[in-house]
Amino acid sequence: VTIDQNYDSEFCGSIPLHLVNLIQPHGMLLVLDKPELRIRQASANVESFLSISVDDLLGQPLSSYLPASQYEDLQAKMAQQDSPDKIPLSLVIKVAEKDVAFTALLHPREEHVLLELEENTTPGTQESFISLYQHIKYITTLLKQTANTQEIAQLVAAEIKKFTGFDRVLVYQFDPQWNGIVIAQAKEKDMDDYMDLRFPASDVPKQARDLYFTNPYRLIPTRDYTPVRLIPVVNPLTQRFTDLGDSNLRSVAPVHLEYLANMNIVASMSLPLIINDNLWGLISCHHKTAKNPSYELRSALELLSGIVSAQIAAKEREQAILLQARLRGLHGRLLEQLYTSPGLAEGLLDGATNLQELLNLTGAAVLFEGSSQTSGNTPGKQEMKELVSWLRRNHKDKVYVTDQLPKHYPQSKGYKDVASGLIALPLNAEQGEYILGFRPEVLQTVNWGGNPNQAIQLEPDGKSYHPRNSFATYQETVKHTSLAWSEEEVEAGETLRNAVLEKILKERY
Ligand code: BLA
Repeated sequence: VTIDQNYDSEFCGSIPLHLVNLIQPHGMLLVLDKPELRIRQASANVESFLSISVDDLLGQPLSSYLPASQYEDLQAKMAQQDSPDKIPLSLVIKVAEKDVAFTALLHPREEHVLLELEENTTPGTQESFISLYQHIKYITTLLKQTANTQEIAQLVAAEIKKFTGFDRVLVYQFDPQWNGIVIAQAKEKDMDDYMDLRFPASDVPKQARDLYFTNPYRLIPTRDYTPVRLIPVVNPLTQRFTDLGDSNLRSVAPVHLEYLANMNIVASMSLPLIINDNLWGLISCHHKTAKNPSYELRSALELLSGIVSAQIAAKEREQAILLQARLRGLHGRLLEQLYTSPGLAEGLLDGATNLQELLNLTGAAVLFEGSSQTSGNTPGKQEMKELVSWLRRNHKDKVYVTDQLPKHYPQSKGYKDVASGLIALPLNAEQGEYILGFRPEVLQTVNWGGNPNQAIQLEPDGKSYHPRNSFATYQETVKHTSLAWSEEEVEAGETLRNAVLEKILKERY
């Protein structure tokens, strides 16, 4: 059974990730009450780390297991904190004459405190601060020499692979529909090639994307694990399941574990690229075998993902400014021409500078004061009349742009290669006065990582489901679509419309 793309992104988007009540076994989790910090809920695997049963631990104050200096430090850090940020700590837990060193993450919350603990099996030998600092500094220096987003992405994939040892590192960019494209890749030879492939939105559904705003990364050291329960099941301080939304140890949604298996990888770590408060993309790291990078290494990657986000933001802003400057120049010349021409249509369509150049069109039409003048490839007179009457009913007050006119106005399918893209600037919609710009159909081949229409496989019971099991390239030809309109082009269209309206007003009154 297969279902369509849209439904499945909603379907996957409704899995409640934060209330799984299970963790991955590479660490343990304690829930403490406030302000005494007594242990009130614990993951069932504490015994494997501390050789003490959950029953013996529950109800005990955390202070009885920590050196006094560490406990004081922990309390001081919590007291300093007025935002609900997570606090990293190095803790040595003392039970039955045994010292166990942990990297801890403390989450102070309204009703309780969450303490995540990962054993630090090799204290002192983990990546030193100096070595990590030098790596990050080196990559930052290289980043400064890149010319565009593509170069940034490729550099980052290659460098992260080198310094972490992951078998494959990808940079993944979301499109406006939340599908994503692999824009850079560094990999071991025997890993599948995902470069340039597109993946459907449901692969990283909405609630999973949202978690990147509260978590700096998602780490799955191995997909081959037995999830660990919290004891007791219901948090006695809240009478609810403990919210594990921003816990590193949170157990992984089964559908995603299957997904990793289908990709033939065992470990995965992903980091967000956030630009202007939007999830722009991900850095996705894969490994063929289990891999658990140290807390220090993960923190270095966290820092790097922030630096990369800022670099991409800066480059994209630079490009936008360049395009804006070019369009402003064209606009200025076009305006001059408009004021020195006998009529509106001549001024816009005929001169050395023209509307077609400003908005990168293959055809344009000016419908004004009862006449219609065209330039380049446009639909026929009757067709434009019908188009304008549709625009008048649906888009009369504002600039309207689409790169898929046939999807919204099926009659335009007959226009052939004249108009898949339309920009319509209403002058006086009631009178059918519009400036129209056309772009032709550009057939696009999209290479998907597996058939997106089979992204989710429902079992005959209609409830159980699986991710697709093949990521082999699936080609789709996208029809009835033109080159996309950039924000800057739409803005230039709006500015031009205002200038033309101003000129008309001046002449009439
Ligand atoms: C999570 N899916 C994820 C994550 C990534 C992807 C990066 C975050 C966890 C991680 O880092 O492993 C997807 N990874 C990709 C993609 C590439 C990549 C596209 O490297 C490209 C190369 N997934 C499905 C279906 C569903 C689904 C059908 O295929 C839902 C029915 C859900 N994906 C899903 C869920 C999570 C997820 C629920 C969150 C897992 C978790 O955090 O517990």
